[in-house]
Amino acid sequence: MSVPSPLLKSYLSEDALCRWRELIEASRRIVIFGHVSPDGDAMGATLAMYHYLSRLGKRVHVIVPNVFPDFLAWLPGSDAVMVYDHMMEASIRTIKRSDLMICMDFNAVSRLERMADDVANHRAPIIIIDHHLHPDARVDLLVSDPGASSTCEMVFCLLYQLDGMEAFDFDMASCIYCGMMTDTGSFTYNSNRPEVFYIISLLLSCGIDKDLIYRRVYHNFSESRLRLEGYILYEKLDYDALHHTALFTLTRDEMARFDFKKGDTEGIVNLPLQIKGTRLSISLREDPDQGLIRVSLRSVDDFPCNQMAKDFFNGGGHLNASGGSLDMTMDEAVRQVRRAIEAYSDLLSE
Ligand SMILES: [Mn+2]
Repeated sequence: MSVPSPLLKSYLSEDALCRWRELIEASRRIVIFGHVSPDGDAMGATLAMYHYLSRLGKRVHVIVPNVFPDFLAWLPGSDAVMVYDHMMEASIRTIKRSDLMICMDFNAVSRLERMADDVANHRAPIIIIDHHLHPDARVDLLVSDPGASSTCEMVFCLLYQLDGMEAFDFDMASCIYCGMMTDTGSFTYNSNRPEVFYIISLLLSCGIDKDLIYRRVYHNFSESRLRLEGYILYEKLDYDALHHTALFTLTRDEMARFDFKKGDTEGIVNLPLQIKGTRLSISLREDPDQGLIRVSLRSVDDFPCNQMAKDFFNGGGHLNASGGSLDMTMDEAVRQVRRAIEAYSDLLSE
């Protein structure tokens, strides 16, 4: 074990550290799971752990429920990631053969949706490593820190506790930086703790190129994606100045007009927060596959998106970034948003 750093958390108590070592040593085939619609943090965390455990000589697989966005395909190891929806039989076989399962960046096995039963029915130990609120503690080892910027930050601290800087190589450092960057909007929210930047400095010492990582993730638009953004901002944005709230909707037809690819709306909901004084931004998007309306919420300061998502949109998430879904028409969904804004009027209009 390395010398503990005063700036980095030691997530594992002495008991938990023993448990971790037991679980890892006893296992040969390890499966790591990321959440539905894997984001930069889910992919970065699972792949960093994949590289770490592979180097220990384990047979490691990363499985995610559905496809990950194209702008994460550069992540080292992403070509080995199994997408359950695309390779169900092989995924189920891999799960059944595993003797340890690690869930990362989500707080309960049930969150794996279609995959959840395959995981729950397999009798191998489960570890959860996550920064979301209210994790399911009924697992063999829970590593939880809702105060962390990202699961990737937690992975860094965890592996540092285990092996110090020896744990990290260039590929792992790139994966971890990607998750910390994407979960904090490039360090513009949820990233005021000094340890976030201390970790970045240690990752830079592994030789990562943070500017290149930024460009790979954020400068990866098609022309039609950028024009879709322009269209939304110019034609679709509805700004409620009284409540400092922005809303836009996007229909299936509009998405088709701009040659929509999965992930194309990613991040657009953040843009209205650039209007001075904006507290809350909401987007409503028709899901092309499931006939639902997808709701995204972003806020600033202490406005609780997650509470609003829970109360009105069958969802939840983080304080400043949440989501949900509505099984209704777009017109009805817009009315539901108005009701939500009205209910939170005091917090929004002050
Ligand atoms: Mn995350």
